[in-house]
Amino acid sequence: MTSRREFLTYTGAGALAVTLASTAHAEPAQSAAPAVVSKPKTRHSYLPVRTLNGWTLPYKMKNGVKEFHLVAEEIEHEFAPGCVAKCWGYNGTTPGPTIEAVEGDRIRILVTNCLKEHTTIHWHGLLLPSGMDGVGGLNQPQIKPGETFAYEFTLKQHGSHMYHPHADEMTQMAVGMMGMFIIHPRKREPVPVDRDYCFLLHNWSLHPGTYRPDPSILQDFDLWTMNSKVFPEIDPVVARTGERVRVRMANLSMWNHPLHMHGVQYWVTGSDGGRWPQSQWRSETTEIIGVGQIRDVEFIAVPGDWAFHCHMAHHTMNAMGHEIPNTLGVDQTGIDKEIRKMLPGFIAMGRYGMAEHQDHVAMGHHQGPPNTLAMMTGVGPYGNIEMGGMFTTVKVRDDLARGDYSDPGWYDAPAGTVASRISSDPEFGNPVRPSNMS
Ligand SMILES: [Cu+2]
Repeated sequence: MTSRREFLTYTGAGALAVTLASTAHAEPAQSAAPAVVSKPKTRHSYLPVRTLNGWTLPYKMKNGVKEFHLVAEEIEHEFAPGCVAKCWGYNGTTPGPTIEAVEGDRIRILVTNCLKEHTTIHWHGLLLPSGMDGVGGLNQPQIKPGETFAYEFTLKQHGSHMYHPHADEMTQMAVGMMGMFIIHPRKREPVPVDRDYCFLLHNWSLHPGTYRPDPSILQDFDLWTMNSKVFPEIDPVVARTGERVRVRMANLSMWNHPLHMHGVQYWVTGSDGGRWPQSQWRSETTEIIGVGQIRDVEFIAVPGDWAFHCHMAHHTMNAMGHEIPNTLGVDQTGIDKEIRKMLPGFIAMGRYGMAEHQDHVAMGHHQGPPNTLAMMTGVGPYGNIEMGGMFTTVKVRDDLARGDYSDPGWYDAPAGTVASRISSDPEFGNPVRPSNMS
């Protein structure tokens, strides 16, 4: 595989290749993405989980059974303004709504198939009768287009879980069919949390200039998402100073993701196996969420704006061209003139690094193919953040009201606590190098 760092969509050859490749596949967006649905206002015996950029599915009580209704269907999904795709999801969104229930509950989930091919749902990590496990052909007949199936079982565990199709699985997951299934413990947790977040990690092959995710790509993905959004559209994790915060991180992508949180050491406290005994909690700042895995982490909120992201550096970027020559250190004088004959407005970039890309995009250069996000984006209080993909922030404030999840804006750092310039002279000081050590 060619390293994504070795090609540059925004360098001459990259932009040209991407533009040419895009013309064959381009398909225009037809309408806006589905509206964000707000969380239902219901009183619970548990602290409801907060699905970043998402929502929780309401249920109806029917003779002591909690009944949920999922609809598998094609949807328009916006990854961020400027990039809409024809995806498949549940009840109008990808990921589908989070299902929340309590250990011991009897639940029924109706699944209506509004796709043009059959589907099923597998309840990933749940302990249930074999016939409810959702593997089409193995545990049940496929749910044909137009049909509704009922799954019914009793929840025998607690923890962070997922749901996804187990029919034409590669395709259906690649285009967005997934959701989270949170089971709260029946008894109050001995160490309660004040805020409880969840998200699903995913990858997409939405090739530049195209409109439908490509299910057949194995490694070179274009978009890396938390709950099907890319930075800066991913909601921040918001907390009040001193609160105990849990984040449940699930992975239905085709890569492993080391999720790194700045500013704290978190404890890894749980998984599909429920909240682990305290003796098993580990202190970390980066935890790998393997494909098909879930990890819960908990931390005590520290004031500030803290980056929270996958540590695979190309997973915090948006679409890039592939197999482009490395232009680092290359004097491209004259090249841009030649390429401009074929691609008007082209500007050679990448000789001294790639950061200039975001400035060029902001100035209106190199807009790229239609329906394609810039590789790096986001502007903070001190300038360009130069990120995309699986990147968000943890925003902690002293004066945030309990239960307030709104974005508090940028952190107002106390005087004297921000790194600052003390010289503009490259010869400044007397730094030690192996060559001048005595
Ligand atoms: Cu990653």
